[in-house]
Amino acid sequence: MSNARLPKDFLWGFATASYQIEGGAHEDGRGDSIWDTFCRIPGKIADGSNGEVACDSYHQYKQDVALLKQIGAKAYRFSISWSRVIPLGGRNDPVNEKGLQYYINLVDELRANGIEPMITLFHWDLPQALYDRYGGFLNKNEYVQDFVNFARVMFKAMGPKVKFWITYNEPWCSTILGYSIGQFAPGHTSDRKKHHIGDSSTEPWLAGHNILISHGAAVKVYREEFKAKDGGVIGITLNGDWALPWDADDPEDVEACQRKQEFSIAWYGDPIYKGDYPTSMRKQLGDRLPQFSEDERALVQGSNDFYGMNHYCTHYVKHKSGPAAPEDFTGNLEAGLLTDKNGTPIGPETQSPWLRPYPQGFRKLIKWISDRYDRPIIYVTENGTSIKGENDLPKEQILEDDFRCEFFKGYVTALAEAVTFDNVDCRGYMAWSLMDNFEWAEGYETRFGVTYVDYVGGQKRYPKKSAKGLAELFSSLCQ
Ligand code: GBH
Repeated sequence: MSNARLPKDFLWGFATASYQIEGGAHEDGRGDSIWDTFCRIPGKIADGSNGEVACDSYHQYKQDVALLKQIGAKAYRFSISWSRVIPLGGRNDPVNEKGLQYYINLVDELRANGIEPMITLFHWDLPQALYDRYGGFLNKNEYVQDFVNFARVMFKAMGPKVKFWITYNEPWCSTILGYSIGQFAPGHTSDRKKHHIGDSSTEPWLAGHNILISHGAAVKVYREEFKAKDGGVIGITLNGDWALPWDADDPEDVEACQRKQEFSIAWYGDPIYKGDYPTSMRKQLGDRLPQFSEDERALVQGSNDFYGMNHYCTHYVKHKSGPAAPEDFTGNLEAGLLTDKNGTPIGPETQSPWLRPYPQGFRKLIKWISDRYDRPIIYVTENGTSIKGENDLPKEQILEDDFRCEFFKGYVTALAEAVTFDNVDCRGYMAWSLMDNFEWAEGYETRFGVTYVDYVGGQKRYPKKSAKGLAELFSSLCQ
């Protein structure tokens, strides 16, 4: 399908997140986030590391922007460390002007270099003080007001300089990984061997509900107070893998695929585009899934100017028989299977146990989203890969990342096919990630960057082959 194309003005670039790259964790008055404290708990991070220094972008942001320019990016998606801007997080707590200034400087530097900033307000690093004060996401009344206040501080500070706003990155991860299986901060789970607090049967659904309402409330503020004068757009970013039946001849596995998408994507997407949770979730979760009051529904429904799509891979799924366990969050199925019934792997191995490249799944999933939500404007806000054993190679070999080049070629081509042949309205693509960085519970051993970061050599940056490859790819497709 060599005649697949992307629009001429297609916005492409790279993405990062605050805690994964900034470092400067105790500088200029920054407060702790739940990730700072989570990293201090022994055993939570694979290599025992944390984001105290990370890529040192708090000091090296000008190098980051120079790098973006050098590799031809049109846009840069980054996130705000809420506790850098408001160290204690709350609506009555002081704003830290120095912390805020860091982001103003970054945006100014980007604009001076002709690179479009795309800001994610929240990429998982909730101020620890809000967790301590009232339990963070679990306290609807307090949390929604505090998130809206933080959002307003940022909208005001950036004004017309920023045209793209994302309220949340992947709320599925904050809620399922943070409140069901406890793999991510704040580590809540019903599994008492893992953590002393949490209820996997109720907390993720409550946290997700409150996140949706706070998203809707922040969007309302943007639309009423800023949009007309600043001219930007705002949306949420949802993660999603494509699903294939473990046994393609088993109708129950085929059905399970749809249910899996509903439990992971439509959980957040349906309330925003359709006004309520999917029927499959209500059916399984009953009253554990909160109800939207009329006011809440009015806030949430229609609250996306665009759909932010993060996508990495495809898995096989297999239905389960019998009633779902109270802690099930998948739709009563085996998710994340890497091989099908015949033992055929979905794709080659990477360094991330969950990630096997399968570019066709990208085209299928973006079409699924586009069809389900009546052709929303979509920006792909993350897509990328790690490479098996990359971290163990000498630098010279790391820089020749052909596997990553192939990954991007396959995925971006699949995207162009979806746009050209499937009537999908996708207007941008941010590769994950601009540079190697703190890969959460995996620490620094897993690299996702198109740029190598020398963690023992002053965090110096060296672009890999894939950094250049993307510019070539987009210049051939965008015409
Ligand atoms: C993104 O999430 C994040 O936004 C980004 O910060 C991160 O660095 C990047 O991915 C690379 O990991 O272990 O089977 O339960 C990607 C979405 C969803 C992928 C959860 C891993 C774990 C599945 N992630 N998934 S499993």
